[in-house]
Amino acid sequence: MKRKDAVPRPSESALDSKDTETLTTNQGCPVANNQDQLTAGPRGGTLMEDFIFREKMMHFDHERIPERVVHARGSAAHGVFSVYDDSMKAFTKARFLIDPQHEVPVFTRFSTVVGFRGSADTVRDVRGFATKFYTSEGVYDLVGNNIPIFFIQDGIKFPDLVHAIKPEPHNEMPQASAAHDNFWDFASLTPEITHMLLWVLSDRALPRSYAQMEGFGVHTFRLVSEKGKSTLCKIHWKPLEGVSQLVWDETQKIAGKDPDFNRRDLWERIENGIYPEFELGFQLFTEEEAAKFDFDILDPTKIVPEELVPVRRVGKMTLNRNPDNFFSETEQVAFHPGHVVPGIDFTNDPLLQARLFSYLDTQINRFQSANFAEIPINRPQCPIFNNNQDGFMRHTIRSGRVNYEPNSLQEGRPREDKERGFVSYTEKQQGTKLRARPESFNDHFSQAELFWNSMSAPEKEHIVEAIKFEIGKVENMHIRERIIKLFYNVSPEIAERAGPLVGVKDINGDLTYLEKSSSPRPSRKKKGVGASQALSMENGTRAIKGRKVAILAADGVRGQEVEVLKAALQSEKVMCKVVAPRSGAIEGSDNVEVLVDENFLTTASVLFDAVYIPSGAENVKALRGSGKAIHFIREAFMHCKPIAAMAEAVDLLSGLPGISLDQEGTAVRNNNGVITARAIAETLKKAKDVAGIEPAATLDELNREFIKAIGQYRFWNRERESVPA
Ligand code: HDE
Repeated sequence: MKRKDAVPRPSESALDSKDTETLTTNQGCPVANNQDQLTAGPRGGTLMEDFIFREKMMHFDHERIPERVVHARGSAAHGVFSVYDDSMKAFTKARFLIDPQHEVPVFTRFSTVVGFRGSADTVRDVRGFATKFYTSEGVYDLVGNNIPIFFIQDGIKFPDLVHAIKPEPHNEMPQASAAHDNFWDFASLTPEITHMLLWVLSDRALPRSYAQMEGFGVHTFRLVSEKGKSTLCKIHWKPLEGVSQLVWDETQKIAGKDPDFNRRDLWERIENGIYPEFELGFQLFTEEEAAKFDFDILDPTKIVPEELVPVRRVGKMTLNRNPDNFFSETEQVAFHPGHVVPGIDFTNDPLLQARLFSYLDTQINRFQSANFAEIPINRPQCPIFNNNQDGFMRHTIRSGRVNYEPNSLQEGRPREDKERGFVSYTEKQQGTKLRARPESFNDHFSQAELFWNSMSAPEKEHIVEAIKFEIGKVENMHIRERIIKLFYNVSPEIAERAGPLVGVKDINGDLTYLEKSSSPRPSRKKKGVGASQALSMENGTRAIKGRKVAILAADGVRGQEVEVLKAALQSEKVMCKVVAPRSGAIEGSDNVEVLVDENFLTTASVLFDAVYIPSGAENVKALRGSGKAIHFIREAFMHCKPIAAMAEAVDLLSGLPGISLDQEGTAVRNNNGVITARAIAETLKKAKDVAGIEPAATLDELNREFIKAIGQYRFWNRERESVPA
């Protein structure tokens, strides 16, 4: 196999080949019977010689490898990356970042952090966003998260953090959740965590789709140009679909209805040609500029605000192929922040430095072999030539006698390349040997306040609600009090709003208890820092493509209407499903048969972004009589989703609590995401018989308004008005 084909395409998989129809053992021996063991007579014991059974069972017994200690739950996709132009030349010599002709294969794995491999996708958590670039100069791994900062400043605290946040050791509860005493105990005694807590309590921790998350390299990295010039940078992924979130109540229900929600979404998008696209961006700054910032760029609990240094978008990644085999690719992909190429280098961030040790060590544990880089998904797609050899599961078969350097028996090959080879940036390093945090890492609250100030009113409300849930689950009152005090130091408003909700009366910030702990006393640089547009999820555009619409229908639906809507949605790359009281097909009132995708038991409103109810008197009667259909609509309303109704279906809406239509159904016209054909017809002055079939103009306009509302995504004003479903 040629190197560039190292990641096999489906057609190359041995099992796809037509001439491998016969079942064989691992050794290739054809198998005549795969149903019965070899026994001494039909009722006799198994014979030792049954090599077919023993090989099969041996392999099965060894199917598992240790799951990742963090980020165990993940989903991945193949794709391509290329830069737009060569404008990064002044900053880096990494070929894939400066040569627009160099399209690089990539493999990106998204993950949650805390849950085990089989846990639900929609838990409140940070999401991993790790990309392997198979460049012509070797593999580059960008192992980032969907949140631009981290919980801790020094990697030595990572085992404590992970122990505290994972299920408690005595009873292994709770699953995939930080809402328990151990985590908040640790957090309350670790003030450097404060900024990250706000991000994790925000909607950022509940992504609607992996295609709609930002990604961040987190640490400050270093780029090095051909001329040896160094530039510091923060690395970003910007999703072209914009960012969007789920509602907390929704995430919990989805965890039961479809624990694979984000995985399925990624898979279905790619199968439907709705490819996730992300632009790679850099914030570039010099050491001198960094010295003027009022935070330390080596401190991974800090962002570089985009107002200070804008993000320069340099290229695009498109994820366009689903893996062929989950285990071989998604499970076996092995990332490491130390997989870099010439032109990309590190900084002294103590979290990054710790990671540079941890990831290789982890791979040895997972693969029990130093040869994990030879597995197809990890194999570089450029020539590999060195004197590393042997070990468990060695794949490469090297010929020749020479396995050392320098040598003269092989013309000195392989030899160093001073021109193309990786040269670590020459940086002056000296100091007194000690264990201490820099003074410049001590401000734990200014950027947390910046984040809080940057939130919209609904986003702030969601954070307060998240505290109510997370801290409400904490049994020890003293931990609740400490956390509220920590938040008081960010903004008294958070403590005043959230404190009473979790039974904390003394809400004044006082961190003297920290003196007894090993954590440094926090200081605060600035009072009343401003706001940053880039931090709120409300700013920026959101794509319509990739959204999912439920069309509720029963026998007697106007089938033509469903067809027209489907075509309108498909042209916008919106996915839709007909949801009906039963599976199969339903009879349209206009004799158009409508195929049912899901029934009310196989799906739920929480799995869709918007709901559409077509007309048809019998259809509406049947839906009105179905408690499940009513629940479906009410829940969509409660979760602030767009809802559209044609003709008689408007009456179905007007009877529901929280939805305020006047008698004609004209009171609201998309002012809170409820779009009724009647209101539109009124405006168009075209519909004479509102209870009858709507004219085509009304239908088209309704569909247009509905699609616009899908673009707006959620109508948060309903959160205060709606009655819980
Ligand atoms: Fe990781 N991290 N991490 N991490 N991390 C792992 O590596 C670790 C950190 C991140 O899809 C592990 O192969 C330490 C920051 C992602 O396979 C492990 C520290 C960021 C993934 C490990 C950190 C990350 C991992 C577990 C603090 C964002 C999943 C299995 C010093 C910039 C990659 C494995 C995938 C996985 C260690 C902190 C991102 C144990 C010690 C900060 C996306 O090696």
